[in-house]
Amino acid sequence: MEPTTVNRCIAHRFLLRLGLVLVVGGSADAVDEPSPERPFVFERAVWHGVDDAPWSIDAAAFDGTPDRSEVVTSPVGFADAGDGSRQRLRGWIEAPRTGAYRFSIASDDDGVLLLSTSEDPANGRPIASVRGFTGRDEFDRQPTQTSRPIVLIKGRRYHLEARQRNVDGTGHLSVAWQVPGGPSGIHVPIGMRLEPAFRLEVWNGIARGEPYPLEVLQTPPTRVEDLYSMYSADVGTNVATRLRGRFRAPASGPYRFQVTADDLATLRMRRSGESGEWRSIAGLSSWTPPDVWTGRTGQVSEPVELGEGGVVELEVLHWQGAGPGHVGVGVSGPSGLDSRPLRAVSIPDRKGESETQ
Ligand SMILES: [Ca+2]
Ligand SMILES: [Ca+2]
Repeated sequence: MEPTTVNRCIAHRFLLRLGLVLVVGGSADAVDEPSPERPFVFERAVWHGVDDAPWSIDAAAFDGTPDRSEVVTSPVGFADAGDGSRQRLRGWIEAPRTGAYRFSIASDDDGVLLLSTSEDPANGRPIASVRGFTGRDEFDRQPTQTSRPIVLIKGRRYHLEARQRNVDGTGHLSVAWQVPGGPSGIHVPIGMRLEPAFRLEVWNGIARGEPYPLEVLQTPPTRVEDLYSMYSADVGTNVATRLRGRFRAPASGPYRFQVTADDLATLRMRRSGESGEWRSIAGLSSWTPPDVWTGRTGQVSEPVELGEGGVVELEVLHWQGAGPGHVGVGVSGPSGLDSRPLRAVSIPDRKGESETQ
């Protein structure tokens, strides 16, 4: 199908919906419809039972009336729509800042991601694709899943469209991006960004000693680093460090916090909002290899009961002498939560909310 025809179809559908709204006198449907004026609102549409031949997704048409469609605010398609289904996810995005973005698609089965150079869907071109399938939200299985860097201009809107087909079995579709200035290689849902949530302070020239109490921690650090995960792989030699962050419980239940470090470390906690003292909940009196989170006496805390949304502050006081030196904090908890290390959560990235950047 020619792009202009696609364009006409979309315009036609807008007019149809507008006409319907005018007739019935409502407005909710019109407000919900994705449009350049409503960036980060997406329509997902699915067609059932349309394909049993091994056609190429590049040649397939995604037009006509879908069997089902709905408006969503995160770019995630229908899951497990059935054998021989295909679906389309489309809407407009707005660049929160000027710079190079990377876009990624994950799908089961084949998928292709198109980005327009403007608001006009007719200018869309393929920028990333999946051949075969990936896991759900698995954006680094195939090199072609992620686009090359694409420069977008702050405040401009761009039409985005993802297409997927499910030959059989499970099926899914999702889209992610990496924004300018953000951590490379970490895919977050489009419209979101990661906020550095952890802070590492380093004091140089510290001879061997217990990590806590150290008078040096009362003095200004040699350097400070903001991190996207509560982990630093190489802090230098003969240094004292303090690694701080917060954890918000996604559900009520018991949580265990873990520390990994080389050489010595004490993990402390206090409940957010309390003026109370830090209390030690775990520690290491000898080094562990990197990413070893269990097995040492005292390395894992006793269960900490937290309510949903409950916040605790965490800090590691750490000393590293010669050779390699790392430090990190992890958590395990209800519903199979296993975050080692703790990672920053994504927050909305919208023009206007990022003016200070
Ligand atoms: Ca499948
Ligand atoms: Ca060491």
